[in-house]
Amino acid sequence: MRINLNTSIVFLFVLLVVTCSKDDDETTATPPRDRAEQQASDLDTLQNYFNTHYYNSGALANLPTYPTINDIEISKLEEGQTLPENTTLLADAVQEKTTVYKDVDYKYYLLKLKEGQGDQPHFTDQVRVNYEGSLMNGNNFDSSVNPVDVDLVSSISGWSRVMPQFRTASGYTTNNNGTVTFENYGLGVMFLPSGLSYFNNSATGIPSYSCLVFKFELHQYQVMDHDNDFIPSYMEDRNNNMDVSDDNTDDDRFSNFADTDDDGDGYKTFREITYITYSQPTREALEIELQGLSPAANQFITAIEMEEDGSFSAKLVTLEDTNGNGIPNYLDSDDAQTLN
Ligand SMILES: [Ca+2]
Ligand SMILES: [Ca+2]
Ligand SMILES: [Ca+2]
Ligand SMILES: [Ca+2]
Repeated sequence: MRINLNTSIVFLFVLLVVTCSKDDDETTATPPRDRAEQQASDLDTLQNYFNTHYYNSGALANLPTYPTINDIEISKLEEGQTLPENTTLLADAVQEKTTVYKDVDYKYYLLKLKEGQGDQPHFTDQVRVNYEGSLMNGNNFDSSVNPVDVDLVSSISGWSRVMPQFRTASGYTTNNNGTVTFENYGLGVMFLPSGLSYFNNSATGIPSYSCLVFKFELHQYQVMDHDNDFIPSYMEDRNNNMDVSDDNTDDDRFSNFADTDDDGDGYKTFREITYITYSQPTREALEIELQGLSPAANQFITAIEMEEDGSFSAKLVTLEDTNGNGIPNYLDSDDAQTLN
């Protein structure tokens, strides 16, 4: 894995998230409900939640420091209670978003408190976040004590849709005690129907068919290339449906994002492209050098990586199309091989 980030504390969340794709463990198998019907029911649940819950908008806007997930307070409006001062009903604050997942039209909702001032991750990247997850009844089922790294490909589908709509921190400072303070990060709350969460699966503290609420801070991200073939995973979603599991050019057992020979012609993908490696002693120097490049339509620059000697490198990749049929060699099992 081409990760420069500290991955030591990622496992709690990934374990939790990966559980959703399995039908074993302590999960009792029941036939899944119809996704469209469940979504209609979840929308009622979410709308009712937005009409009966408010958040501390005034306090958040007037904090002396940059807000964190711990500053976000969502409270229930009791029957007959008037909305407290300096708060906003969620129904008046959340943004409605639409997406298609497993051929079903979904709606989900965002409370975008801070967009962030860094970069936007791709839906297949790894993000470093602080988060807190809870059920509609307010029960917390999980939270990060320290920022954790989450691979959006292994995460619930709601996360892979929400994170690219926020930006990472613009930078960070290292404090005297060694901790790091991120600046101008994305901060928000996502409200997910069960179909973009665990659906019929259950996990610790999460019953089947639960709508979920996640408060989160988006600190950093890393472009992922899961199969290390120099084609970043977001580019392996050939049909552009935000799902890399259904793209399989050679119809073998491995989707393109996890396939080192995407067209199955016996030539590894990294041998069917060409690339120039750029290297500099510092990230800043490399960024300046890369900014001077102007990639052609069939070229792209890979993510910057730190090498073992502490230097930084990135590649300018060219997707060669030797026979000129519009299909790059690495996806074209009929191309005339010019490699040794
Ligand atoms: Ca796809
Ligand atoms: Ca394949
Ligand atoms: Ca691949
Ligand atoms: Ca190949």
